[in-house]
This record gives sequence, C-alpha cells and structure tokens, in this order.
Amino acid sequence: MEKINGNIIKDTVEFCDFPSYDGQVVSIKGNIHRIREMTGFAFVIVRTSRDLIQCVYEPSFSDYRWDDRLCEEACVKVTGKVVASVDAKGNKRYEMQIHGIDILSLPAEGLPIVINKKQLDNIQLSTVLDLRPISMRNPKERAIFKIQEGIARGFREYLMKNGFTEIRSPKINYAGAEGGTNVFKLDYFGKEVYLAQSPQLYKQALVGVYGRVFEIAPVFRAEHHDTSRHLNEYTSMDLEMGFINSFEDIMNMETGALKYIMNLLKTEYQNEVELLHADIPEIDAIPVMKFMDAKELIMKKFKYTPSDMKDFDPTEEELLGKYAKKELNSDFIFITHYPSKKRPFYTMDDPADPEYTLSFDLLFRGLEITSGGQRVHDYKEQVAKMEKCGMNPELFETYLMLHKYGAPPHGGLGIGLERLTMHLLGFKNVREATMFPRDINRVTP
Ligand code: AMO
Repeated sequence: MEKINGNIIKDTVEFCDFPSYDGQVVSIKGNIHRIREMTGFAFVIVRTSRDLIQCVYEPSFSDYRWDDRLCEEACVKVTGKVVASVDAKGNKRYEMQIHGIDILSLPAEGLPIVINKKQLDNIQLSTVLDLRPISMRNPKERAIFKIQEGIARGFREYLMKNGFTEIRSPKINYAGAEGGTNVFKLDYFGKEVYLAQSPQLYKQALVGVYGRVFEIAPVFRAEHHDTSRHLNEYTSMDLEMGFINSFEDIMNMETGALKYIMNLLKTEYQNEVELLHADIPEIDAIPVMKFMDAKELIMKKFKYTPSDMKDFDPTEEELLGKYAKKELNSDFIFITHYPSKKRPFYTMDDPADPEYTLSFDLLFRGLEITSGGQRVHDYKEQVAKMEKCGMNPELFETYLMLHKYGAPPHGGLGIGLERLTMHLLGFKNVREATMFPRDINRVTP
C-alpha cells in the first residue's frame, strides 16, 4: 500500500541559497514577473514567494528554444545555471542562465493593472484594494504584509520566551467587552449575541489558569464613521499577565516586545525594510507622561484647545508625537492615568486618586497603537464598578468567576496590528496596512 511519510520533496532552490549553487544547474518555480526581449537574448524576471530572480535566455546556453507562449504571470519552472556577476556598485549578484522553461499554467487574460513596476504607480487606493489578490503581487505591496508578519511573529516569539501561553478566545460572544455602541449584533439561532470587540473577558479568565496569556486574532468594531485610522475588523495583539507588581510591569513587557520586534524586522526582514524604506525606530527606553500633564502641555506649549478633557483627539495625539520626537528623542510615548470615566469597567482606578485609572495608551509617531492597564481583581470591587457603569453583573457571571474564585493582581494590553504597521511604514491610511480591509463601505474582496 502506498504511504505518505511526511518527507517534503524539494525540486527547487531558494534565491538566498544561490551563492552555494554557484556554477550549478538548479530549478526555481514562480510567476513570470517581466520579460524583456532583446536582439538575440531575453531577460525573464521570475517572481518567487519572496524574491525577483533574473533569468537570461540565450540560445548558446543550451538546446532549449524560446516558447512564444511565455508571457507575464505565466507560472513556470525554470531550470538553469546559477552565475555570479558584479553590478555597477560592485555588489555580487546572482542570476540564472536558462537551460529550460516548463510552463505550469498560463493566465486566461492580461492583468487589469501594471504590477511589475517597482511600485503601483498612479493607482487609487480603492482600486488597489478592489484588486488585492493581484495588486499584492507587486513586490512593494506584498512586502507590507511580510513586515506585518514580522511584527506578529516578533510579538509571539517574545512572549513565548517570557512564559506566555497562546490562547484562542471565541469571536461569537455573549456580551460586548469594551462598552460603547460599536458592537456588531448577530442573530444566533434566535438569540442576540455579539462579534468580539476584544478578547478581554477571556484573556482575563485565562490569567487565572496560565498566569500569562496572549492572543493574535481578529476583533470587530461597528465603527459607523469612515476615518483613516479605523477599521471594522482589525487584528488585535493582546496580552494579559498575572501577579504583577504594578501596571508598569505591563508597559515594560510591551517595551521589551517592541524592541524584539524591531530587531527581528532589521535582521530577518531586511529586504522588505529596504524595499519599503521603512524607518525602523530605535528603542532604548520609552518616556512616560501622565494624562493631565499631557493635556497641560498641549494647551500651554502648543496653544491648542482640546474639545474633550477626558480623552485625546487625533490632533492632540499628533502634537504629543511631535513633542516626544523633538524633545525626548523618542518615536513612542506612554500616556498614563486616563480618567476613570473614559476607561472600561474592568480598569482599576488609581487608589491615590480614583478619578483616574492605572491605565495607559502607547502613542507611536503620534497615533494611539495600544491601550492597556491594570484590572480590578477584587470580586466586590468589580461588581460595584459594573453597577456604577450601569451594567448588570448577573449577565457577566462567567467573567466574574475569575474574581470570585481568586484572581491574581493582573493587567494587560491590546495593540492594533494594522495601526502599528501603518505608522511603521509611514502610511496615511490604515487600509494600506490591511490585507483585506473591512470598513463602512467595503466588505469585498
Ligand atoms: P482599545 O479598544 O483601545 O482597547 O483597542 C486597543 C488598540 O486597538 C486598536 N484599535 C483599532 N485599530 C483599527 N481600527 C479600529 N476601529 C480600532 N479600535 C482600536 C488601537 C488601540 O490602541 N481591551 C482593550 C485592550 C486592553 O486593555 O487590554 C482594548 O481593546 O491600536
């Protein structure tokens, strides 16, 4: 009987391994990105999963003869000799002298947009998004989401090294966790349920089990407005940690994770970083400022009149970002002690001044990318806070099991992955950093 043993047969090589195959005949598989026919020879640029490989056709290289069916986006297996050359700047480059091309599939039609330029020139964002399955074949576009992979991977790796357990919380929830009106309601076999606004209730419950937990998963916000920083579905990188001494432990964990992520991008995503001219921040230590001090700074130094003394508007965040960069030489700034009235029911009030909370936001280049803080862990205190917020604790019986049966002092945070990617790459719109954005006007592709 035939059996499958898990041995992966590799009949192709990666571009990064070309130096070790110098002078040898190997194969690669990919799409034809571009063909440049010259007199007597041709350049065929093959796009593999992460690289563009220059292959050269010349009749003298082998018996293989040019096939007129070859066209852009055809899927091919190219076999040829790896050769090294030196470019104008004196750098060693590798290319392939073609000995044969097997056509694996041919496109049914020509592409509706040009994707084989360095970047997608003069194409509106809405068209780029409409055509995501092919616009992302452009090397610069696809690099965005390799960078995003690096961010999520760095977050996961760092937390696993620090004793965190990865969890999976349900996305169909019995209650909204963040309050407010931006919750999607769902008819669940005749019962009203909600799409998860965050994994908040579950990550807290699981602190009682594993001590330190994290999740990287989609969350849903029924934002009714169309802004450049809000999505209706985004990826939340959450962590929750127990037995903390103060909420500074959480900010330290985030700072450590960000340092790790930035280093990972610089070392393992170098090509993408260069292609996108990504400005990777140097993080030594992140400055911290209290909410009311930040308000005072905005009013006194920047002469800006806030519309709301309980939160920041986007202009205020931008001003704080400018201040952090110019005066504190930091791309990041933690703002702590937000007013109690603006933070959710699970946030711990500051015992020294209960008008404010043991909470924080992290701003990155003038944009909020994280919210976090210490949580209420005492049962009676949590029930009382829910009642004060106009909630019915009976509806949160399973959530309150944590508090009822012994909750460690704990806290955590949520990072918006698309927002972090957006400002890392200098984009103006969060949709540019979202593979398949969901906003008030878009549910396709
Ligand atoms: P919060 O609601 O502030 O906190 O969200 C955390 C982070 O998620 C990102 N974010 C968004 N990104 C894109 N589109 C949106 N509509 C959107 N809304 C929020 C932001 C924000 O800083 N449970 C808490 C976190 C915690 O305390 O652990 C929470 O979800 O980057």
